[in-house]
Amino acid sequence: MDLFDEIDESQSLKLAEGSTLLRGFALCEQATMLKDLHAVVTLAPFRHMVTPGGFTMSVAMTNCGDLGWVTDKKGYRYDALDPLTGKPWPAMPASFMALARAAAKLAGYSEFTPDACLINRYQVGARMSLHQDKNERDFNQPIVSVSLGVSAVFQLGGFERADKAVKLPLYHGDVVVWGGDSRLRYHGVLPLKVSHHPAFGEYRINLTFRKAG
Ligand code: MD3
Ligand code: FE
Repeated sequence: MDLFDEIDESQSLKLAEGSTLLRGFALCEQATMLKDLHAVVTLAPFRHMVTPGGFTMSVAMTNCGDLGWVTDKKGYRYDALDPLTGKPWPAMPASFMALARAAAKLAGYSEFTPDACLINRYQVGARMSLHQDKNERDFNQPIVSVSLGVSAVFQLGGFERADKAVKLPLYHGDVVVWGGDSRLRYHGVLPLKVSHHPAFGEYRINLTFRKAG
């Protein structure tokens, strides 16, 4: 029954125990973030990674920060080097770090210092099936997610894959802080619908900030 309970402001919503939705929190920094995103993807281009089961992901990904999330036939893991270039991932832009820390602080995590930012790019039809994020070392650390561009329907499930999932639309500029008891919930994104955003075109970009190492 706590879904959509108000915390303090109309823009800050408690989604579940430990999780806070900050509607539009990234809007004021969007121009800087778009510029910084361009610089990151110039050094580390988006690519479609392959799961350990041999499936190519519909979401294109890249990373910035000290560590990057990668998958290939050998498994899921964090790595300091981009397998495409053999070089370290691009540094996390100051604008990204500042936004992630400010959002985490508002949600009650005053010490959050992410070392990884996974950048997901969805085009029409791209989806992410229900999964848990379990490759990070410390599940007491939250994950901060930032949605930009075309909106999507996010699914928040329970602690077992078969648990019923709640649908939640995420719009350009929305930030969600996932921590506490919610950190190991199953979650996913429904296939992206055809749409257009003035700054991001046909794409949805999602940044997830993690303390991975
Ligand atoms: C809920 N990305 O990259 S971010 C992922 O929109 C991922 O691209 C989705 O799931 C996306 O792993 C969702 C929101 C998110 C991230 C981590 C969570 C929701 C979460 C961890 C626990 C519960
Ligand atoms: Fe996830």
